[in-house]
Amino acid sequence: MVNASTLYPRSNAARRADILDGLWRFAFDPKSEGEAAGWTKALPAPISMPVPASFSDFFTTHKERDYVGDFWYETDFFLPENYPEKVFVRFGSVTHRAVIYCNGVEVARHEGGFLPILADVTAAARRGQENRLTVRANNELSESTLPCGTQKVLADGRKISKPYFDFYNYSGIQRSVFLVGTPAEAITDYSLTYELEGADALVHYSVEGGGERSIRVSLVDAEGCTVARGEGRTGTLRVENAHLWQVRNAYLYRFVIEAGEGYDRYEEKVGIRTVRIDGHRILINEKPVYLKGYGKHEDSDILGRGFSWAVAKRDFECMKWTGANCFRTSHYPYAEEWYQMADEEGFLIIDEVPAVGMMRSTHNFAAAGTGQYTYFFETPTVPELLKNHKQQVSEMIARDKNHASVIAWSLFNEPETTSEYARNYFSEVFAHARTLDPQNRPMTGAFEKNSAPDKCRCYDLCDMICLNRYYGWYISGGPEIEEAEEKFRAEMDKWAEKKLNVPFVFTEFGTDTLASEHKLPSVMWSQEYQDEYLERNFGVFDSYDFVQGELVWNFADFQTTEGIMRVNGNKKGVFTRQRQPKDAAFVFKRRWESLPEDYKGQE
Ligand code: BDP
Repeated sequence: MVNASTLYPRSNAARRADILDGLWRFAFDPKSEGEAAGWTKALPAPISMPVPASFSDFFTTHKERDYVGDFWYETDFFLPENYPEKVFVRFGSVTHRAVIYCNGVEVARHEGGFLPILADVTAAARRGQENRLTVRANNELSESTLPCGTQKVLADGRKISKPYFDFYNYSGIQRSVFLVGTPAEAITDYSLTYELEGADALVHYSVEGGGERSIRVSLVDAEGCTVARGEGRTGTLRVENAHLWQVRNAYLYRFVIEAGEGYDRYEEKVGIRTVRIDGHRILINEKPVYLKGYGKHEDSDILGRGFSWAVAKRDFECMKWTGANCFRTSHYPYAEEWYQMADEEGFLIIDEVPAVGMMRSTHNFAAAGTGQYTYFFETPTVPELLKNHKQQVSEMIARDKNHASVIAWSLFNEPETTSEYARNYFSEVFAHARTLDPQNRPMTGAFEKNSAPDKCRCYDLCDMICLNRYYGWYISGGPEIEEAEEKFRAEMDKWAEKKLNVPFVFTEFGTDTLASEHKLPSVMWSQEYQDEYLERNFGVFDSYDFVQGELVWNFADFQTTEGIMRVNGNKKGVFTRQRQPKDAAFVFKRRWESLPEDYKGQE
């Protein structure tokens, strides 16, 4: 059973969550022969491999670092006799797809590398004994799965990946793995929606699971006082003088669910807040907010895309230091721990599904803005792609719907959007997504330059229009920067003429900048150029009231596929990959600390 419950694993009197992270065993399987050779029972000659982490950057040879194909992980776990009735193994993610075996028996398979896998091992695992857990993973890219890309086979038979996107194809078990024990008829899900009534808040809840047992819920404030109680699987709690979760000023309650008399229990920290779009404005708790922040990646030295609390902590400290209040999980849903931290820090998240590379080009950044038609949605793989896209939207919203930090869903990054095929495709994706979120948060997607006001056929599907624009970098860079600004303004004037009554947010703008380079007068790649480019962009943003946010590309330098446009990765970071500031970090700090939270929000 896959994704029977999306709840994050937690231990209490009724359930267990034991972390299985550590040093696992690992083997490459370039000919995909492991299954037939009995690797599901024992890996022959495995090497050791840390979990969670991407496997790539531990290695010292190309063959291993850039490996594409099947690869296996294995570990053993002891299942205590007295563990709860149902037993699962839960992976935060396995990139990009996996088959899970327990004691040689297949217990789950999952497509998609950025969302959880829940494998029911109740029947396959033996109590009071060691059990073997095996994962057959695969990191190949295709045009029918997300993200999109392809492979090339080299003369020696080795495959290398050719992503249609601009980040390294890091793979492996990149997030934590838990052994989970629950009662047989466990609480499997809950949803909350909020309404403000004067100083009070109404918290509408619904709970799934627990069999026929009675359900009781309560809200406990930060001091440990129970402020509201309810009975039944749906209902409304009234919180008097509610302490709202505010932007960069979070307040969290504990939402506690009990099934039967101590039969099952689940609790999570939640923030009471509303999200709504009103004309050009984004309202949190009915107050306008201007989004200031970053497009990010899960990316760091050695770990690759592996989750680390330490890296996440540093990232939040750096973001807060610059006065940011928001980030986009470009270009895939991040590890759940990022959202937990954002809930605590009062950060806003635009949560993105891994729909990136939907433009047939080995580098979307190179195709973007050329004006060339980059066909994509008229190919035979589209029905399969659409199925996977919808599935991942469902899984993302199911996983993240209760986070106060999540304020919008991004359903794509820079696809082809100018054809009727694209229109049909995205109409289906949006229609599907709109059935899923109990809080009805805004739906959006990030548009590249070819998705121009007179050509894009998809922008009206969005509640908020997100633009990725590089005027002064990919378009009219260096000595032509003056012209870049004119072109930028000309495009914005066209959007303005449309009188669309929605907010616009820049989800990307930026320049590659080497932390080592300084030059007066500025040249492209120098820190001075990055600053100059930013100041010009700010001038444009400030000229249009409907621009309600700016998320610079990127928070930090990050690893990409090799190429002549990339210097050991993408260098558009405001911080280096080691999370030290470039000059631009001070530029943002000055600007964002001086912009009021409700900038351009007055009616
Ligand atoms: C955009 C992409 C992003 C790239 C960025 C860039 O959305 O993934 O990294 O441009 O070129 O095309 O830096």
